[in-house]
Amino acid sequence: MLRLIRMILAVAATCGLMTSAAEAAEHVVKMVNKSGNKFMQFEPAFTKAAPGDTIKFVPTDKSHNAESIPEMWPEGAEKFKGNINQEVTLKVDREGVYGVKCMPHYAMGMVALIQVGKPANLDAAKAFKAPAAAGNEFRGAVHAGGAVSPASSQGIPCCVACTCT
Ligand SMILES: [Cu+2]
Repeated sequence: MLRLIRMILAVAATCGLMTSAAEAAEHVVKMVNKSGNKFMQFEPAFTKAAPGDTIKFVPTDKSHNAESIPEMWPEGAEKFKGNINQEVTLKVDREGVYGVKCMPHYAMGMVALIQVGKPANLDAAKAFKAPAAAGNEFRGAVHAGGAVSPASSQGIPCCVACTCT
């Protein structure tokens, strides 16, 4: 009996370790002047994360920042705003899609999208029309799960917040 209890405890301890290792991942998103053939980009433009993870925005190149797009933000989730040239970390506790912009290059399409768990606020995020190139970026950037849309003839994946299929 004692042996069985020891065995259960050992298994429980191992599972506990494995669980804690699997949760709270850190995702790095770089702020760069050029990514592929695009200028002023977050790299990667789309990140899939789990509740409790952190997203670290790294100013690889100068003159960028990372901050919330309030219209594409899960209800109740804390917003953030990094300064220019500043590394900033966002902790994502709530499920949904998080739109992130670089303020100086927002209209040029410097946006990133983070999906945390189920995209609970997807309809609101879709309804929001981001300005100029940022809107195109959200329509043509990335797809939930990274699936490439047939609409993206140039090999550009389709966005989680878009309707192109
Ligand atoms: Cu920028």
